[in-house]
Amino acid sequence: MIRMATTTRKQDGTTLEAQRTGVRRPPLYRVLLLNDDFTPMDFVVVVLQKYFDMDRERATQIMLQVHREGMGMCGVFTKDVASTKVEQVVSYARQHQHPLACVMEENE
Ligand code: TYC
Repeated sequence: MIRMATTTRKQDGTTLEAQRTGVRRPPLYRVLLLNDDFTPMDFVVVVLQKYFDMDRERATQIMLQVHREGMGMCGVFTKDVASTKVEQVVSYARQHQHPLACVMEENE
């Protein structure tokens, strides 16, 4: 295991050494859908079911939240998974000529 040491020199000349493990949880990313005036509601519900493993009821709730509030969260994932989901959603929407926007942001 990689260990990182930070050394603090005290006034009397002695040193304090604090060791941290160097192990960090990877950052997670939220995948968000953004509202627009053109993508049909039914299409957004299908996207949420197809790519985010939601049942029709949950997908409808999220779609309506995006429609009313401008944005909604589809889920939280590792960077690679979030980035793949964004690509899949945008590609699927463009194949159907819809302007649906899907983005990811770090989950602080
Ligand atoms: N506002 C769209 C409509 O009225 C529906 C919609 C919902 C579009 C969610 C995008 O991410 C979205 N047809």
